[in-house]
Amino acid sequence: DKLESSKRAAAYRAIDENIDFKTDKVIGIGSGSTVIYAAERLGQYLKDSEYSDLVSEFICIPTGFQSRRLILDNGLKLGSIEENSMIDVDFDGADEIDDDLNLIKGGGACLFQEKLVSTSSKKFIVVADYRKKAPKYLSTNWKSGIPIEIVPSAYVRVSDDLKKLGAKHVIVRQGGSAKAGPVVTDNNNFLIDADFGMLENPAQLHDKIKALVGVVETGLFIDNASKAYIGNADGTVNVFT
Ligand code: DER
Repeated sequence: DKLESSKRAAAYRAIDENIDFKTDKVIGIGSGSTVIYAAERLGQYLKDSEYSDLVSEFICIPTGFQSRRLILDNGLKLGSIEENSMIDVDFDGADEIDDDLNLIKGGGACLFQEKLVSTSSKKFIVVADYRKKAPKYLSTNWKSGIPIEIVPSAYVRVSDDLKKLGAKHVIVRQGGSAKAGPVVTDNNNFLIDADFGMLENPAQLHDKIKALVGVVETGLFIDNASKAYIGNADGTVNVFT
């Protein structure tokens, strides 16, 4: 369908255009439904006799459980950020992207590892479908609020502080129907989704939220992405830098 083909087109082109197969060795692999195609494309290079020797030496750094599966399922070598603190290029999705390449991320509950990897990378390439590009400000299309990872015991304190900062709606993200209670991240933390409406100054808001006692990290990725590949419904791809 058009949505999946737009994701695939964006991810394939991002991989084709942003890996120097001779010099790049450590590749970040993000989380979500679009980065699936980036890992798939790398897997195709692994099977291509012209590239397989180089790609079989790549070390891929995951950002969570699904990301580890993507690396393993595509036959790629799984590494750890402890052993590979410098990453050559990172590929990840986003929930929304503005004109300055600032992002809202965290819809998939992996924002901490994603930001640890994306900010440890020389190049951070975003891959997304046409729904993700904000016409101007963040939180135009993405209405689920800014994902924020917090220390569990601080959820009341942080919720109150976020409301004082101007959040209209604050919620601790709940697990699936089977699991009564909050989502617990890979880092044993909770997530709060905070709706601040249209974000005209996401950098300033990130700094204010990050300074709150109990906040581990925010889903606002400011001055981090190098490029964004946005797939269109007709299969074409727009590249933003
Ligand atoms: O949580 C995230 O930031 C993920 O990258 C994810 O939200 C990306 O969205 P996608 O599934 O549309 O690629």
